[in-house]
Amino acid sequence: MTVRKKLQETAAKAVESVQDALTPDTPPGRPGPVPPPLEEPTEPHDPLPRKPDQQAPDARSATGGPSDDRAQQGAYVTTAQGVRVSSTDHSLRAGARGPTLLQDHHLREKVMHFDHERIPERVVHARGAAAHGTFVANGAASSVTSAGFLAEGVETPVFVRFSTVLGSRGSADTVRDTRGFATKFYTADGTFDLVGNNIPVFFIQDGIKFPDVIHAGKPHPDREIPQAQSAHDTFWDFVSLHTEATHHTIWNMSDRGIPRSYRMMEGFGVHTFRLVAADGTTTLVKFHWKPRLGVHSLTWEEAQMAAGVDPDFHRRDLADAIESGAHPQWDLGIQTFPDTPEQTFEGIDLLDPTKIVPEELAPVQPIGTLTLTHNPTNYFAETEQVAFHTGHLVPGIDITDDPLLAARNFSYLDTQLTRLGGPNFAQIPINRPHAPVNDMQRDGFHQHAVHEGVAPYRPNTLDGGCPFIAGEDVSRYVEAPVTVPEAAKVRADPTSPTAAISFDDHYTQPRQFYLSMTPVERTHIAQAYTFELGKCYEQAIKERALRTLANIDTDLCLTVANGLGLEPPTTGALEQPEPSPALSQVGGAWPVDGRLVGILVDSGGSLEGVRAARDAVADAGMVPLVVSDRGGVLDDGDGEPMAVQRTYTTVRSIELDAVLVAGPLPPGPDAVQALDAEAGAPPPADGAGTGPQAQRLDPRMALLLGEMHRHAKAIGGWGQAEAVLAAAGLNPSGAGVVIGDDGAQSVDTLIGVLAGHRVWERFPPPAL
Ligand code: HDD
Repeated sequence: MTVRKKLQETAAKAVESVQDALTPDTPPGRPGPVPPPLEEPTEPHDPLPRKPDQQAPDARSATGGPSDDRAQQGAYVTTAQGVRVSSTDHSLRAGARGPTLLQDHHLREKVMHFDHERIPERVVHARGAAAHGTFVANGAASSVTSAGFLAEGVETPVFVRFSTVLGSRGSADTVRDTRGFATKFYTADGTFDLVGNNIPVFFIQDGIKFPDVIHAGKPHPDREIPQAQSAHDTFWDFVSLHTEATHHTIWNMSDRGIPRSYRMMEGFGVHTFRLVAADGTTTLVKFHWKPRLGVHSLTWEEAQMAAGVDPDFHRRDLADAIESGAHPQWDLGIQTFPDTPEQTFEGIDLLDPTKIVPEELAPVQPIGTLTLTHNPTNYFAETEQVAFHTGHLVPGIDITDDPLLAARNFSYLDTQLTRLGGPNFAQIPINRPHAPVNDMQRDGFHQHAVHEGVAPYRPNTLDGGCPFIAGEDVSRYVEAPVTVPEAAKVRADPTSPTAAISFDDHYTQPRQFYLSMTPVERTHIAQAYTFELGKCYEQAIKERALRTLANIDTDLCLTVANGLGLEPPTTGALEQPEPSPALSQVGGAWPVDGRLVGILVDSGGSLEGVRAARDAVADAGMVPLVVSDRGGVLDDGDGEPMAVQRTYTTVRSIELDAVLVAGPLPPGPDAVQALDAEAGAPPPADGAGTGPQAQRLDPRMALLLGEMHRHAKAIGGWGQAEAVLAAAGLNPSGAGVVIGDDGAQSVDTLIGVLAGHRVWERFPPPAL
């Protein structure tokens, strides 16, 4: 459904319900009795039909009953055994006020199930949100891989889960952290999982250190604080001692650590993978997801506010955008490198997951497009139970000897045993492959299949030799025949003798990252380090962290040291690597699909321009939110009435990407009365201010506009917007403020500003 259609339906429904509630003599434009709650414009509606492939393959009852695993069927409440009950509200008792009886099997079963509803949350990436979609390949990868789903025009269903890393399942979305970007491709040749992050490098080079970095990042073991953040001593203790983490850490401290939306993040496979072509030739690749909406971030203040005002900010944003028809899209791309014995490219070690290959050296070539089209029907069944694994590979895609990837290939299977309760998690609907499964695995906890046949082993004659080993005539997984060099078993640093940027180089690429940033991005990085280290208690840790910064950039180190009130360590001259402009996220013009535009409307004024503005916003694929001084429905008696979606009490700047000030906006009656009362004046009879205070703005509106301005967002309007902005203390002709002739035209000019995401020129950054 389009944004516009959805809005029209919602508004019509809201108007209908309020009109029903109005008394016959209520004049139009005045609120009647308390209206029923309004529907959100993007509130999820009719659940989607089940996908045929999510039906159990052969889950029939052991007694040969009907093959039907549909949950919650039939019109009557039953026990778990399908027995209809006469009451589910009262437990069985000896007399209405007497003791509860142990023989109440319904009570016992109901509470037993409830007691066990929770499963262990993921040990990392516990907080997440997901969506279904499709991936369509453009065929460009066919020359380097035999993977069937990457052939031209092949459409593959996908399920994508985004996540934070450190926080618990109920933690806030907008904390400073890495974001997970995990994609399950249900290909015709089996399931392929690309389990990536929004940052192209990792903290550690060897998976044996994963427990260390996670223990350091998680809350302190004694008080279990702070939740979902790295601004604490143990994290900085670890990363300042363990300098291979420097590269990932500076990405975290950049704006990448606080994305505006899951829809506006890049994704990276991080490791180098090996693609295998039909003729057996191999190519090393790195996977990249490029969002069509561009890469955008919150400001740090917004991120902190959202953590309190709307901890579900990213989850809501994703679901609302998909629900309203603004389906997010990413292009999948690969950087390709020759598969040489050294496994290096342009002096960069490809087996080291703490290094990137700049796009200027190896361009990202698009190989297909992902579109997220619908939200999960049930959070637990799908988003919580989905199990990703780096070892879920399909023919044509193989791994390399990256030591981090090797540990991951063990860990992801292993963790599901605890989290999903046994080895049969591939039978959970969301994890079921869309290819036939005949794996000869049997039994185990939560076995749903009733397998036929007597010979789950090979070779056999009793089941007619079935299942058979795939021959060359069909797609089958064949490991690339890579030569493993003869070597002694060692526990040692895998530094490459041929790569200049190898496992032991911890600073060249962090320095390159910093030098590739625009001034405003550098300012944010310095502020983030100052904030995070400012939250540490141990002086020695802060000093050690400054020594790391001194190896990245002298000015950065100086700025952070000044902020902390510490002496900056002295450094020698640092080598200046070539910047990689592709690393910066500032600049360019981007689609505005799904962006939220608040329209500030006077509840007593004309709605003519407002209707035009609202339609223009929706037509541009954005989501208009009508904000007024009171809730309910606005009706100027001159056209279609309009539902108010936010009031100055329920809106905060963080949920809006841009704001439009519509027409005349007198102060809200509460504000005027409060001001008049302050001045000792009697309350006005008609609720509208008459004295000089009446020219003052509703303070909540002034707060909203001030925050929009401070967060470098687009501001527009028409009519008396200039006066309103001036009353809010803002410059109506300042950067990123556009005043139009009418509602529709204001939207046009606003889109021009919004396409750049932020108006950073409003606050020229101090030179670092
Ligand atoms: Fe991991 C989950 C991404 C290194 C062990 N990881 C997990 C998820 C993502 C990543 C996106 C969430 C999947 C979901 O939504 O269910 N992990 C990464 C990336 C890494 C990485 C990009 C480095 C390049 N991970 C890594 C290592 C180990 C793990 C080195 C262990 C040795 N990761 C896990 C895990 C998790 C997990 C414990 C927790 C829940 C799960 O797997 O299913 O096995």
